[in-house]
Amino acid sequence: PQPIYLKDYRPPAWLVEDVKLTFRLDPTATRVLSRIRFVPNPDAPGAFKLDGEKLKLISAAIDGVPVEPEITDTQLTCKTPDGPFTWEAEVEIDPQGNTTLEGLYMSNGMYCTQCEAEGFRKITYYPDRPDVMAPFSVRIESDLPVLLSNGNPGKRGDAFAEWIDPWPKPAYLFALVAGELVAHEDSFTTAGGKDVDLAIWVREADIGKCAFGMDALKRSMLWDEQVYGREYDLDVFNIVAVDDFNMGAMENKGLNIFNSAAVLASPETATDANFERIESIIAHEYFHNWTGNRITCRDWFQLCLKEGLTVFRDQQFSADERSAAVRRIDDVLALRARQFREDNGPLAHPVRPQSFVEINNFYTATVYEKGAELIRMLKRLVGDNAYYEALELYFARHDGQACTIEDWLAVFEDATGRDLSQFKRWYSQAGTPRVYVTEDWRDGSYTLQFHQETPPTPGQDEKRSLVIPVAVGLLAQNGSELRGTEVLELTSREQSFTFENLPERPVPSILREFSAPVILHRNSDKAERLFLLRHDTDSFNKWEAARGLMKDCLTGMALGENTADEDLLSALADVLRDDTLDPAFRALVLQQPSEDDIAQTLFEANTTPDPTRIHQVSEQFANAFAAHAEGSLASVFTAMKPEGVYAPDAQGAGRRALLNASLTLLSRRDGGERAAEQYDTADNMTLQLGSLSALLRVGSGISQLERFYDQWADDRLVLDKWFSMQVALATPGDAARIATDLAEHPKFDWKNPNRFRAVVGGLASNAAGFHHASGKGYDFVSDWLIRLDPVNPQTTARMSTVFETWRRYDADRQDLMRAALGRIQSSPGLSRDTGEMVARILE
Ligand code: HT7
Ligand code: ZN
Repeated sequence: PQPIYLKDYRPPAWLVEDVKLTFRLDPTATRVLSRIRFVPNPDAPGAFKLDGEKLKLISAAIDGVPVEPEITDTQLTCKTPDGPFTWEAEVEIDPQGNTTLEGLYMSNGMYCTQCEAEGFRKITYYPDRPDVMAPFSVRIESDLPVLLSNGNPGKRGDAFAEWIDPWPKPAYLFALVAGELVAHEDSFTTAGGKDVDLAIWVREADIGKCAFGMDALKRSMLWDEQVYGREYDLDVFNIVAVDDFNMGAMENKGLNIFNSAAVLASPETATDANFERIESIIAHEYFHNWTGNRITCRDWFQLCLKEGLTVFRDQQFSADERSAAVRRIDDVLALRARQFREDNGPLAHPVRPQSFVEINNFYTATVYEKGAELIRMLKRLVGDNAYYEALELYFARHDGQACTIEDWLAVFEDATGRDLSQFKRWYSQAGTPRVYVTEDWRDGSYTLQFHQETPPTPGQDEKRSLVIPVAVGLLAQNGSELRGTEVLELTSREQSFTFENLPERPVPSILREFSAPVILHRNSDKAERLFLLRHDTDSFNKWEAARGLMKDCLTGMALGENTADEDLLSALADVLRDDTLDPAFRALVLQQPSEDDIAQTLFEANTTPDPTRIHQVSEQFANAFAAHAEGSLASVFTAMKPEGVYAPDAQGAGRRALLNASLTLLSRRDGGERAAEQYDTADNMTLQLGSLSALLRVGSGISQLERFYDQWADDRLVLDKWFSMQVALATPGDAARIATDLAEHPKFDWKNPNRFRAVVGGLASNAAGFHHASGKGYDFVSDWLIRLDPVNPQTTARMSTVFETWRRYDADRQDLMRAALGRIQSSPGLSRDTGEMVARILE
C-alpha cells in the first residue's frame, strides 16, 4: 500500500450540506439508506468520489434518477450534475460479521459504531474525511428498546427513533447504538441556564457501576465552563458502555461510546487507579466536544490539534481535582515509559507526522502525550493569561471549522505578538532532545551552560535547535530557596545563563515540574541528589532526585559495579516515614524504576541490557530496602490502615497506595502473612488486588487466586485483572507457560480486546518473562498476533509495538525477535495495519 503524504492534501471537491440516514437494523443484513445534499466546492473543483468499504450497493440515484456508479474495493465514482444535487443510496452491511470493531458492529447482542478515523466508510458511501462537515439526521428502525444516535432526540415510535444533530460534524463523529440497555440518569444545568439530560447506558447487570462516571461527567462539565468558558451545546449527553472496543473511548457528538473498562466502576470491582483513569477518560471525551468536535482537524495529519490539546486539558482537570504534584509525576512516568520509548526506537515520528499508510497506527503516545507536552510548554512560554486569551480567540475564530496546526499557532501569534516559527519545529521534528548542563561558579556569579541535541530518528538525520523552556530554581546549602523558579528559554545549541550576586554557591534544581519533554544530562553526584531529595521545594524534582539515585544504583548493580546503596536506602526510608509528605507522593518515591526503563538506560550508555539480570537486581534492591526499612514499613502499614468507608478520592487513594506499597515490601519479610490477612478482610478492589499481587510477587497466593476467580468469574472486568496479573507477575521462567495455559482457559475470549490485552499484553509487560532467553515469550506473542490479525487488525497492530525495542538486546535475542516479526510479516493476507507496523519496526 502507498503512503499518504501531508504535502498532497487537497480540499474536498464536493461539500455536504445535509445528511439524512435511515438504518433498518438486522444482525447480518442491515440496510442503510442515505440522502445527502452535495454542493460543489467553488475553491477546489474536481470529480465526485465517495469512500466505501465492504458495502453491498443496492441502489443509487441522483436527484431521484437511478444511476450505476463505478465501484472498487474502496471507492465509488459517478457522473454528476455540475451544480448541487441530492444523492440517495441504499447499501447492505453485516454488523455481526464485522469483527474489526470499526464501522457498525455487534458486541454482546448490541449494535454499536466506531467511526474514527475511517470507519464511516464501512457504513455507507460518503466523503469520509474530517474536513467535510455537515448536520446529520438519523432514523433507526429496530425492535430493540434503546435506539440512540448523535444530537437531540426527535420522534420516537413503535420500533423506530429519530435523532437530529444540528451541529455540523465530520463523519468520524457519527455514532449509533441499539440494544437492551438501562440508563443511569442525571442532569446538568449549564452556566447559560440550559438543562441537559445526562445518561450512562449499560447492560442491566452493570447499573450499579455508573455513579462515579456520572459524577466525573458533571465535574468535567463544570470545570470546562469555569476554566475554559466552554458550555455544552445539546439537550442530551449520552454515554454507552461497550464490552468489545479497540481503545478507551470515543467522543462522538452527544453520544460518547466507552470501553466498559473506561467507565464502569464500583468500590468492590475497581481499583483506585481504575477510578482515576475513568475520571480522566470521561473528562477527555467530554472536553473533545469543543476541542475536536466544534473545532475539528482538517486532515488526519493534524490529529495532535485535537488530541494533544484535549490530553492537556484532561491533565489540567485531574491536577485540579486531585493532587497536581502527583498527577504531574504520573504523567511524566507514562510519557517516559511510552513516548520516550517510542521516540528512541524505529517507530519514532513527529507529533505531526508527514506520511502514513494506515492512520489507525498514528494514535500514538507521541501524538497524544508529546502533543500535550507541546501545549504545556506553549502555556509556560506565553504565560497563563495569554494562554487563555489565545484559547478564547481560537474558539471564536475557528468554531465550526476543520483546522490545522498553522491555524492553532497563528492564534497564539496573534494573541501574544510572539513569533512561534522556531517553536513550530516541535511539531515536525521527531526524537527526544537531550539537554546537557554544566556550570560555573565565580565571585557570586553562577552560570549554567546548556547544550541541546536531538538524536537522528528514522528519515530525519539532521535536527535543528528547539525552543526549550527550562524551569530552574536555586537552593542554598541550608536548603532554603536562593532564587525561586525562573523559566530559561533555550533557543540555540549552546546557551548560557548567569545568576548574579549570589551569597553562596547554589545547588541548582533544573527542569522543575518537567518543564519540557527532554532528557536532562547533568553530572550530579550522589550528595547533590540526596540533598535535592531532602530539600527541593519542587515536588517533581524532589521525586526526580530519588528516581535518579535509584536508576544509578540499579544500573550499577546490573553491571556488577555496586550493591544496593545504604545512603539511598536510608534516604528512601526517611521519605517513607515523613508524614509531612502526601502519602501518594511517598508511594511514588518508593516505586522502583521499571525493568524496561533500566534496560533503556543501559542501552543509552552503550551497554547491552540483560533482562534476566535486570530482574534479579530489581528484586535484590527491593529485598534490601525491605530489610533496611522493615520497622518503618510496618509502622507506615499500620498508620495507613483504612479509616471509614471507601471513597475513590485522592486522599484515600494516596493512603491506600502507600499501604499497598508497604505491604508489597513487607511481604518479602513476613512471607505474605500480612497480605493474606488483608486479602481476607478487604472490602474493596484496591486492597484485594494489592494484597493478591503482593502475594504473587513472593511466589505465594495460589489459594487466594482460586478464591478470586470463584468470586469474580461472572464479572468480565475483574476477570481481566485475574488473567493479567498472573502473567504480569509470574517469574521470568514461568511467564510464557502461564500465559499459554491461560490462553487455553474457557474464559479466554481472545476476540475481546480487553481479554486479549490482559494475557498477551500481560506477558509483554513482564520484561524478563517476555525476553526470556528461550524465546518462548516472543513465540507466544507472535503466534497470537498472527491469529488476531485477520479478525482485528487495529488491536494487532497496536500490540506489535511490544517488539519495538528489539535492537536494544543481544544478538541471540535480536535473532529470535527478528524471526518472530518475520513470521508475522509473512503470514498470508496480513493487514495493512500490522504490515505497516512490522515493516517500520524491522526497518
Ligand atoms: N478520538 C478517539 C480516538 C480513536 C478511537 C477510539 C476508540 C476506538 C477506536 C479509535 N480510533 C481512534 C479517542 C480519543 O482520543 O478520545
Ligand atoms: Zn482524544
